[in-house]
Amino acid sequence: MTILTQTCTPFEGQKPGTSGLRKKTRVYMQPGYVECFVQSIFNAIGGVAGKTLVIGGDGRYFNAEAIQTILRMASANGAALAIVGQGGLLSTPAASNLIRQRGADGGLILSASHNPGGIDEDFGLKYNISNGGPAPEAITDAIFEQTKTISSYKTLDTADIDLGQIGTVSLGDMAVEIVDPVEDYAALMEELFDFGALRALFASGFTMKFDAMHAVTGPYAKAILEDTLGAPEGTVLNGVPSVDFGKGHPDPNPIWAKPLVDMVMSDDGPDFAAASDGDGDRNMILGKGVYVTPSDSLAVLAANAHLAPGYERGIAGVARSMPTSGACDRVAEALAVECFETPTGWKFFGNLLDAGRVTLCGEESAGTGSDHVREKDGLWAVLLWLNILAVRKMSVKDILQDHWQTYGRNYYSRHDYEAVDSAAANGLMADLTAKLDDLAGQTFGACTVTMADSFSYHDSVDGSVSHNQGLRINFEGGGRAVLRLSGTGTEGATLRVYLERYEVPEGDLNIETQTALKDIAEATALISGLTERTGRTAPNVMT
Ligand code: G16
Repeated sequence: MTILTQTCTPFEGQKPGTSGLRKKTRVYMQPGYVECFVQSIFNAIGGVAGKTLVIGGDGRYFNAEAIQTILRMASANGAALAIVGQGGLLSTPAASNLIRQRGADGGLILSASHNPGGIDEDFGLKYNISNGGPAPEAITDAIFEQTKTISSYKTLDTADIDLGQIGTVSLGDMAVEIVDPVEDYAALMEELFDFGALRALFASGFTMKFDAMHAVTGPYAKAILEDTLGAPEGTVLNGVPSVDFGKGHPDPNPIWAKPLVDMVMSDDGPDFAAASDGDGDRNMILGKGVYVTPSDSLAVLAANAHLAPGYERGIAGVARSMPTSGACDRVAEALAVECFETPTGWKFFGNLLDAGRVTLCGEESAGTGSDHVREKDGLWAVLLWLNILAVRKMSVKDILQDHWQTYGRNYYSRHDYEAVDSAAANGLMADLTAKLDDLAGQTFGACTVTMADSFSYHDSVDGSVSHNQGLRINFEGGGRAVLRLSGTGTEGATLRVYLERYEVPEGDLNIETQTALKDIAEATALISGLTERTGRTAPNVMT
């Protein structure tokens, strides 16, 4: 086996976004594309000689080929050990857990998360650091710098290895340990949750459906829910991972998981339902007749986490991304714990988790997690909900009503305008930024602006500052709109408009969400010139 040093020329645009480098699959399939990006990662982190890396992905189209490329390169660059999920599969939270459990130096996760998979769809790759979390901005910036000047990469002159059998094999001087992707993760869940209570819950006739959306969580959910906790076979739907996610869009929201939503809204629907995304880090929570917004889910979990064994001592604090609703802030206030507002992107939670400042984190984009790993974790959120349901013996709907009657309700919705012309979207954001300072005091439709700014984050742990993390417009009465451009899309620009309004516990807690937010949506459209600039009269997706 020979180590080869191949010359290469940089590819344009290998700039990691909100979560790694996401591109069309065919872009990734260009000869040398994966190699240039992976060598740039290795260069940016001071090489991988003697290091241990965890490598795995969500099983989407090109996962298998890219893993072989990365393994050859890791070996040629001197890595000592690669820990790989059997078949190349690892959910993102399971990869984070393996990095931590095995004391690895880092990991490479192959996923474009909730984006569809296939040769004409999306692919992605990201680097996670030794705490198990996504690389912070200082590292992703260094990777991007490397991609601009990369001139050679190292690889091995050897055939693919078989990742189908558990065990250890050699690849050049590097050992490749192929592990069961589920085992360690399932053991961690058993430490955190009362599996006895969950078994009793299912034995009592409690009904649940979990939609794995043909993605990586299927084997995890089957092993834990059906095989371990005794949920009946068939509880897990679409549980076999496929390279194109059954030609679906593995994004657990009311649009893409509509069949599941329809099921829980019907008279004979299950007591509880949930879905997760392509790589298993997102979740959607539903109860009979009710959809729980991710922001509300985070707040309910924060208020009730102490009911699960892993959190019985209470939570140290809670963090949410800035566009996420303020529902969890009210819980933090009641619990007298710290609450942090970070930019969008799980990487911003890492320092707070490492410093022990927060125990739970969450985002409006269907992500919730805790200090058990350094990624958001879909199945973890489902199990915490189940643990709470088992202890409180109430329906999801009643828990939500009780929560709003205690803390009030943050009506909340995100409107996505997808594949907008990039120049139009950038122009909208630039012009809005320019007039932010003049907005306070002006009235648009039924709403008067009280404050408008561009969000900057000051990391209280490492002192770093991140600017331009979304435009905030606050209205009289406590309403709010946030506008930002997505950092995970692969086609044109995706404009996200986040709308929120608070209602006190004594107020009307059961208004239809879009009706409750209508005035704020209209004011935001007037302020930003949304319709004229994007040519859109309605969003593609409302969550
Ligand atoms: C990623 C990030 C999340 C972020 C989400 C949406 O999630 O890890 O922190 O909230 O993207 O980001 P954006 O609004 O920039 O598209 P995932 O599940 O796609 O990895």
